Amino acid sequence: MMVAHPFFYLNLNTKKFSMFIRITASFLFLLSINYLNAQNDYSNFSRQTERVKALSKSYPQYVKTNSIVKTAGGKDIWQIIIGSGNTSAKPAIAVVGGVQGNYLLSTELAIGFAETLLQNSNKDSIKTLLEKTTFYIFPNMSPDAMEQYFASVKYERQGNASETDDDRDGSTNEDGYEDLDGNGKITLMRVHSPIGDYREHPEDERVMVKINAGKPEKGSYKIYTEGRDNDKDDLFNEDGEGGVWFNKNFSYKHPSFTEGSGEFPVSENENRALLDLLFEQYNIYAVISFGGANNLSTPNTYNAQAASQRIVTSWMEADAKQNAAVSELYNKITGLKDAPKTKPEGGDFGSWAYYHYGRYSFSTPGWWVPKTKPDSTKNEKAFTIEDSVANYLRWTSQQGITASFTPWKEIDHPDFPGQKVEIGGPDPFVLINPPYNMVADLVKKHSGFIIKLAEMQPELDIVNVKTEKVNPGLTRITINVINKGALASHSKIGERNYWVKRINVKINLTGNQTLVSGKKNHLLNALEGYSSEKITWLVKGSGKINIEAGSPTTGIKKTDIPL
Ligand SMILES: [Ca+2]
Ligand SMILES: [Ca+2]
Ligand SMILES: [Ca+2]
Ligand SMILES: [Ca+2]
Repeated sequence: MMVAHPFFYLNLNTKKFSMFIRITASFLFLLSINYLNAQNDYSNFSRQTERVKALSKSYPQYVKTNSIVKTAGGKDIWQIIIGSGNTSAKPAIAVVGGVQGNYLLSTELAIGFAETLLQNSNKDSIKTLLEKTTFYIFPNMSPDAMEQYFASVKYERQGNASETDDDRDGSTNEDGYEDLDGNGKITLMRVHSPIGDYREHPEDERVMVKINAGKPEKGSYKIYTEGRDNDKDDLFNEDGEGGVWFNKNFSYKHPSFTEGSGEFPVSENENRALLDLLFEQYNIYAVISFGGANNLSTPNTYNAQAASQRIVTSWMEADAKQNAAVSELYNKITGLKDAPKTKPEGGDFGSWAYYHYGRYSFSTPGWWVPKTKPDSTKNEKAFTIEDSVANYLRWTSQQGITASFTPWKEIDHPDFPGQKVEIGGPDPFVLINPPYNMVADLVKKHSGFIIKLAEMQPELDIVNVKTEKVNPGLTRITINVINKGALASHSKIGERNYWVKRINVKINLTGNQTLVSGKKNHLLNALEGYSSEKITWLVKGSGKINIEAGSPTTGIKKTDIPL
């Protein structure tokens, strides 16, 4: 039974939450970050490993690190557990990086969060946080793929080292990329052709844009990725190194029979190991993943019809509300604007974490190229066609950053005899990963966000304890179980899930005591932030009784009540 009308809570929650947001505004200044080993580029796998191991060495009182499994490519998947005391008994957040192997920043954000938290662990606020919250951090779920950034030929890769037949033609890895201009990276090829479906961008001729099929537009180029058609099937580079994608191998809307999805859901070592491990951690209430998906800049919305189907495909109403509150916090702390709209693509980790694991699941790329207005002093014109490459070139020019763009240059291409072929285009990685000198600031902002999210953690208390003598030897006991946190005790979708444990309110009787009315165990549904539930028992006997309320995601509270 709720103690007040739901609208009362809605107002209360909103008010309390905006107060919470206001207080957080200047808090980032308090976080110090100290990069002991100054870096000027993203960390490769061996450097990532050093950084992980350094944490358990420097902060043994708070950190445990271990490898949960090895990938097909023989690389360890590291776990960093940060917390104090019995870490499994405290509400927890999981932080996952490398969800997509081409998002280098994602791993920096995850390891960087661990480093920031620990470098600040001498501060009272962080000490208090580490007393009540556990963090499970998995910095890089795609180490096989991410290493392609550091290879002699760079290209954006998501697949691990499992051998796959991406185009299902009976051979594996038969047609990969070729670095035809020898610049160490795979870009694009444009082939001049009167039947081409690409043309030059009207405001920036370096940029190729697809013709609008519905309009009378003339194309002059065919676009391919850089390389040769090794197996002469008229497809270029359709099946190279790079097997199963971590972010396409989960069970929710698994995109079977598409490139990188794997033969069946959770077929890969790293997917299986992470899933098994998370299922065992009943205490995790939120999962933050860094990758392409973004429900932090713009929250998921509630779709009544999709949420009521047997297979739920929309966030539940209460969860969408929490997503909106968390998103407000994210935007306030990071100050990031104009995020590109994204949609999960199926088989992805973030959707699994919500729909199948039943936890709040928040994801962000952590950075994108800022939307850039034309600079009239430089004679720039407003774009008539929105295009990420054109925007990137304009942004770098205005920032005084050297654009990572390979100018178009003609080559002889044996697969196109007699045709003009040029190699060029945006370099791999640069549209989704910031220049490295921006990383420290992004780590600071995202670490600040996760710390503030942890402060929204559900927290139970037992309040308004009342005892009334009904008859000699008969006592009515009334309590309120209150959630003092901003987040609900668990997600609404978690109520349908075996792996999400509900709050149990238990009355422990001893000696001469018997329960006359009321339940020995009360299982509560998701207890919303700042809300409470009233529970009453009628007990016969004397002495003290003990009441215990809690769940893995809220922690446990106990109280003794004299009869
Ligand atoms: Ca093949
Ligand atoms: Ca090249
Ligand atoms: Ca081919
Ligand atoms: Ca090829």
